[in-house]
Amino acid sequence: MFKQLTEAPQDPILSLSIAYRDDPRTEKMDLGIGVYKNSDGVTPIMKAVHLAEQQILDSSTTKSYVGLAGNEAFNQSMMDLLLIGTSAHSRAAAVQTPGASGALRMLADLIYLAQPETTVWISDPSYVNHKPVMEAAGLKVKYYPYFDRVTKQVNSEAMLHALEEAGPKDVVLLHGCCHNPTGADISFSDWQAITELANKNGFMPFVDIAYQGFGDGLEQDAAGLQHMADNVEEMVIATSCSKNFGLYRERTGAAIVVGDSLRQAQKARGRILTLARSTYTMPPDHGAALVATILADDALTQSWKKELNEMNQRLLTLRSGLVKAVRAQGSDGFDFIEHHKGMFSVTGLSPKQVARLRDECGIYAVGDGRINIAALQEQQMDYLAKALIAVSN
Ligand code: PLP
Ligand code: TYF
Repeated sequence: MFKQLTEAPQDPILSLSIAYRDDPRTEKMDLGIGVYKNSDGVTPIMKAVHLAEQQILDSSTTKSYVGLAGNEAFNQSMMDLLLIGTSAHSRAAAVQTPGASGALRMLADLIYLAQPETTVWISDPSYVNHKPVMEAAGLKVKYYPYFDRVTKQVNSEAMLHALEEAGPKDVVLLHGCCHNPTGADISFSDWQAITELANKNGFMPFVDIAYQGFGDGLEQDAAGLQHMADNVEEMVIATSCSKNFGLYRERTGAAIVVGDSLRQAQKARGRILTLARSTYTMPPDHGAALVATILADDALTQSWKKELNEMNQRLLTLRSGLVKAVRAQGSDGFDFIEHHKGMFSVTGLSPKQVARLRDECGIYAVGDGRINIAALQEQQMDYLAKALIAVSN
């Protein structure tokens, strides 16, 4: 049977980590995969996570199954983090999933179940897995214009103009904050305009928020999503604890459904549970148990928020440091990096220039020109600045 298979294409991001690992050069830099690294080049276990881990180790008595929806305290916490204070909070339901990746697929399956002829509109460009996951669920995918390659910011006019075309058979997928890959976020007035369009033309918003706390802060990063949730009848949200709790490998996330009533949201949740049963059945427990433990404890919550804020501040310093280093080489061509949000910036480098960065300088960026600012080391800043200028010329 397997002889009929053709070779699988490589993941464009995960494959970079392997190539980087096998590169013998000492001055090499891995700016590919989206993980945060501290000034020692380590992706740390957060202090609150460490303490919660100890508590769980001391108090747990069983490894028996939890259930299809996972940890219900965790599910409630995810809804609180994103929706507290909005009218949507009392008409929302959540399911723990294996990362936001699991949530994306479960929500796509839910949409297909409810309305198989749906088209999902995704930003051009978007997270590498958005299109494959939506298509694997049977949904059609269409792109809306998003990134202006000259200004390196969002082209709001073109985006809103395109989204005028989306109607009741459509879903519009938005990044909650810290757009992956570009780093260019929509403004609050864009959120308002898309909310109005959703209400006028009948499409459902689907928000993927994987970096809450890495832009303007935990609350501010959810402001656009909250405005939308307050004002639309229905929306779905995929959320992740990979970055803001540093739980990457624990596969911790949630699928949230907002309905026009709690009854509708719970009905949709019931359907997600059935879909989960026929996919992976139950999510892994550990990451969600850690998050639930942290968010149930004031001291651990404060410690987590403080450390998340420090990580975010470091990221801002790295952005300004890189711009400064490039400017010291006599170029203002990368000033836009300081205006981007989150871990990533699309630099505008072509695939050929990205290949030169790798071959000539040992710097690994994604083929679309994305670099992960959160993986930069202070002592490498000048080297990177010189390399960016060298391959741009
Ligand atoms: N959505 C976006 C926009 C992402 O960048 C990522 C990856 O980090 C994910 C979803 C998947 O995250 P997770 O690790 O929670 O599955
Ligand atoms: O964009 C990133 O780097 C992260 C991690 O198939 C990631 O979202 C990369 C590739 C992939 C899944 C996650």
